Amino acid sequence: EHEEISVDKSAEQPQDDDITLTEEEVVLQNAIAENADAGLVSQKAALVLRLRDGMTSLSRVLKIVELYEGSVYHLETRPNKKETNGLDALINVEMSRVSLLQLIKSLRQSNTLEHTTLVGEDNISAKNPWFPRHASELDDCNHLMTKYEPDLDMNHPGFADKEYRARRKTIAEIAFSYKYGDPIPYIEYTETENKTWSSVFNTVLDLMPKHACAEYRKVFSVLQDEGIFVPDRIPQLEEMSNFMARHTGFTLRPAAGLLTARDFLASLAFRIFQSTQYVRHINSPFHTPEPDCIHELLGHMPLLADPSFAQFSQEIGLASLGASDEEIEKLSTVYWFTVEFGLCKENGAVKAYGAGLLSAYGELLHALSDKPELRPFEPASTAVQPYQDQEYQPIYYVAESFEDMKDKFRRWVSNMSRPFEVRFNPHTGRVEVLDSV
Ligand code: HBI
Ligand code: NLE
Ligand code: FE
Repeated sequence: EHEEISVDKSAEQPQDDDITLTEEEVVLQNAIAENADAGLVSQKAALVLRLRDGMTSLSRVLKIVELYEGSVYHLETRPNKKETNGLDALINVEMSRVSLLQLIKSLRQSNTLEHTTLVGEDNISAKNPWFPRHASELDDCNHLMTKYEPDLDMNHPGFADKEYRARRKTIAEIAFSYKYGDPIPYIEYTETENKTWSSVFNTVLDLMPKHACAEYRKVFSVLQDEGIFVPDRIPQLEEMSNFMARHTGFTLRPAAGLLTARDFLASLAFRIFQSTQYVRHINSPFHTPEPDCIHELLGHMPLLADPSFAQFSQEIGLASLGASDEEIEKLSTVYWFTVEFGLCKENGAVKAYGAGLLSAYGELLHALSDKPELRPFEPASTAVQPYQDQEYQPIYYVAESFEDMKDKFRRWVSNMSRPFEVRFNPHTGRVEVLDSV
């Protein structure tokens, strides 16, 4: 006695009925209304369904997607605790916009579906995407990219080193269980780990006077004066976080590894830097493709303690909130060629300000040799330059000055389109959303 889900394929135009559309569906409907051709455009969408009678409904839903000539490219289900046979499903489909709207309406009319929600993807401009509004919500922004990990990648210098792999697991667990407001756990670094730090620290100390930009050098010496940057001991994230809090209000929270660009950038909006706490393998002090705490501490922290750079970093973070996947990709590409691997001119000489260079002396020397190609930094073109993150970079972008890089990046960021504006309220620590249309 299952109710059939009706399919009215003859209806070309969406019919008006009593169904209340979500904001995203209204956007979709308007797009079709404005331009009939737009309705034929193939559209990716995520449907979130609550199915009353489990797999039976699910197979019927899939049948309907097929009838509308849509294809399913991703499907997830999980039991719904409230109902005995209940099932929650996430279905990613690709189909024409007109069909998609019809599909949603058909699904809504069904008795066996308790909820049907369309979650915008692609160009269903999601007007209300989820993003963290307060630093405490960063507890949900710690999704890892899984690549180049000692457990998974045979080329990782820690792959064959059991002890190293166990150590990495322990430190990752600490980051996973971290919650907003907790003190950053203290890590008792081993002799080997401190030795790895010494080797990187001492070499950077040697190269820095000639090769690092002035802003970096300035904070570096303050960190030395305060006894935080010393050759024989890895600084604790907690003491570094306190140091930065005093200078720019930036703080740290532990991260288990390389995070997705979206999660990583979102934290910057709150002046929070998600920092790894493990140490690279002793066999590759000069360069590792993944971030480790030597990269974060030696590469990123000095500039994040510079007020103007901190402000600029927060603006990048704010621009990323609720941005489309394409925009996130561009933002992180510019971030890559500036914050991570940027070069700038200083009194006619080329200096490094990128964190990935200042924490990897192998690449620092490569970047300033005559091997790589150097191009002038221009955000619009830099944003679409493909890159890899395993080897030394073949291309670097050189800014006229550090200030010039910040100005250009900032101007470019502020032109990114988003149907709303955000601003950070320092009194409440919350991001406020202002509608701009
Ligand atoms: N994750 N933990 C961590 N540390 C980083 O420095 C980092 C990251 N994810 C992405 C990222 N950096 C950037 O290179 C951009 O993709 C934003
Ligand atoms: N290659 C850098 C280093 O070895 O310190 C890390 C880069 C992280 C993006
Ligand atoms: Fe980095």
